[in-house]
Amino acid sequence: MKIGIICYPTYGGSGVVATELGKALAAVGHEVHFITYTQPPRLDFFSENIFYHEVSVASYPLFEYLPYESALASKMVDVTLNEKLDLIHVHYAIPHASAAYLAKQILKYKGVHIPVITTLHGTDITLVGKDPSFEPVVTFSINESDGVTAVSESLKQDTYSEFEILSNIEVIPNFIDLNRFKRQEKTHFKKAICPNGEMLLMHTSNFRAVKRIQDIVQVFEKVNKVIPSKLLLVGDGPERTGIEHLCRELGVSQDVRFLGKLDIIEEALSLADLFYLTSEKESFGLAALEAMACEVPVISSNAGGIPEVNLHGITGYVSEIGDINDMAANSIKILEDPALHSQMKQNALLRAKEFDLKVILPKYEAYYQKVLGQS
Ligand code: GMT
Repeated sequence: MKIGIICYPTYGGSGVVATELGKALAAVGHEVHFITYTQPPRLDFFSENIFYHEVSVASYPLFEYLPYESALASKMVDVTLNEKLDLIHVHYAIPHASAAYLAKQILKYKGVHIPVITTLHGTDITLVGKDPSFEPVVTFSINESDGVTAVSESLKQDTYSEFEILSNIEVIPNFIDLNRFKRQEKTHFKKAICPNGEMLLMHTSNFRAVKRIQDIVQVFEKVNKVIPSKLLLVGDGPERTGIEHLCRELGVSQDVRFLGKLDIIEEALSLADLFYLTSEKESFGLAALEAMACEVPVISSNAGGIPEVNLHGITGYVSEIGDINDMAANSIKILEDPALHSQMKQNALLRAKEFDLKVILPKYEAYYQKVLGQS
């Protein structure tokens, strides 16, 4: 198949899922054309089946806001015609699904039919999408897609309850490349961060308010009083200053380390004893899955699709959003009991294997075939 993939070229979330999916499709022989405004970070190598088309938006003094959606639709038309694409797969509805709808209509006038598949990732539904400034366009473009997938059952249900959706939504969960995300022997690094044998607690994200990293710092303060620990915060974003302030306020700054945006997350995860994902909203929680693949049990909130990934009492523990006392108690329970800790590490890896790229990729291929057959 010749597949066009449209996504945000981000370091995490939907951008990474889309890029890794494209790479995997190319590896099994499909021709994949990425259409984005800049090269996705994980696309920094040569593959004979991968092509990259940059969307550039012409600027003009009249434009207070650059019309990216129009430029993206025009690029989709161009690539579909010249590369003879079989289908377009957009990741994150806003504004990719409506741009794809526009491209599809333009192509129809040129006698070309191109099916469009939209994958919903989370905030395009749960936060941004339902804002009245976007909702009518999101509803319309989902309904007009030839295929719609959601990354978790919870996101599928949220989409049906928040929007008037007439089409079927297929759940195809996110996946993990177990060749990359596996626990590595990094004892010398662990010793550098935890010189006195402290436990290492970890979180990675884009440091947005929705992640509730302040909860993690408060949980850490409680755990650290009972079990000497260090907290590793990987990533960066708008909440960073507030988090640093809270660390100072709670007197834990000397035990909290900010690593910034790190490409080799799997190496940092290999040092961790527990991983935290305390989000207020989270359609899936890819970061938790990455930790689990590196044999790290997860302490999480019960937001959105997280409980579909982190199994309560098996791969870690799930608490109500914001219940820092429960999260701290669960952390201490695991860290104080080496047998439980070891069992949960094994369970985390076993659970991660269910989301192996090798298991999920055929689901996308089968779905592409189904949509092509119907349209
Ligand atoms: O909030 C983020 O972490 C970024 C966001 C995105 O679209 O890039 O992530 C969403 O998509 C990820 C990939 O499908 C999911 O693993 C995240 O759970 C989801 N984030 C939220 O729902 C808040």
